[in-house]
Amino acid sequence: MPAGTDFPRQLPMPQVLPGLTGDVEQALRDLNDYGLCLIADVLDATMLGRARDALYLAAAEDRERSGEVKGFALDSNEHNQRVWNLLNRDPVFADLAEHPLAIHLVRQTLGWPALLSNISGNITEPGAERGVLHADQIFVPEPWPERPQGINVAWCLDEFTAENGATEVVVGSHRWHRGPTEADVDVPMIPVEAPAGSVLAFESRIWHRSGANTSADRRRAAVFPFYTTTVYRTQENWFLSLDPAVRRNASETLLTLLAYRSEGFGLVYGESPQ
Ligand SMILES: O=C(O)CCC(=O)C(=O)O
Repeated sequence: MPAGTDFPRQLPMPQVLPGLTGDVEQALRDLNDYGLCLIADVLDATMLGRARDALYLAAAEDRERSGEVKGFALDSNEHNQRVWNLLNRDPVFADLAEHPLAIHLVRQTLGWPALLSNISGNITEPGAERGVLHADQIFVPEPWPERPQGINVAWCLDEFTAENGATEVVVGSHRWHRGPTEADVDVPMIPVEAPAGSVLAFESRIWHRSGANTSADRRRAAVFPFYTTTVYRTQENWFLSLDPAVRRNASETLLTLLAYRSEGFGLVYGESPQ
């Protein structure tokens, strides 16, 4: 049994968050040591405004169309709204998915090529309940490999606070090499507070959930692009759900992330699709 799996007797490390940093090398060290990192001031005010407006607009359109707030199995309650397949909603989300910082973190953590498994927005509104405790690589059979199989590079579009539903994590849980079970529901978790415009990246073994929004009037919007190594199917079926116009305008990097360019698997007559 790997060291640290004897919870609840022992947490993997003190529950202290890594500091906000502007140093990418420090962020990579934090990812390794804590399982997550926080990078400050990645989005300038213009880009932050564009992404935030686009996400709230898409959420309002979905709500209008369906007449309800739709969550997801992991955060399904009437004050929590997921917006799926953001690539189809506004070009700004492709800019986030292939942001040079995100791609650098993906390359250093997973190697290249890698896949974009999905890119969703998650909005917690006042009254939103806590999400379900999980790790993002629950699709990987246990015991988990030594290296993470995915990474979530989340964009904080509003400030993340303990009151408005900041993502809660178990720092160091990547060292347990397994996903949480029902016996783990009481594991101590800490909210990741961060200013709007920051990146919260966490590798796919980290136990986490969305926090409860106990604020009177503060929504919390974030975009969660989740990347994996190329051996896994993507959560979003890009071949069925990607708007052809997005594909036509996509960069080579984005086409690679969506498996429209390929090595080894997903070939057409032995060659990468063109
Ligand atoms: O909304 C959050 O804070 C967490 C989202 C999450 O758990 C996920 O996308 O895997």
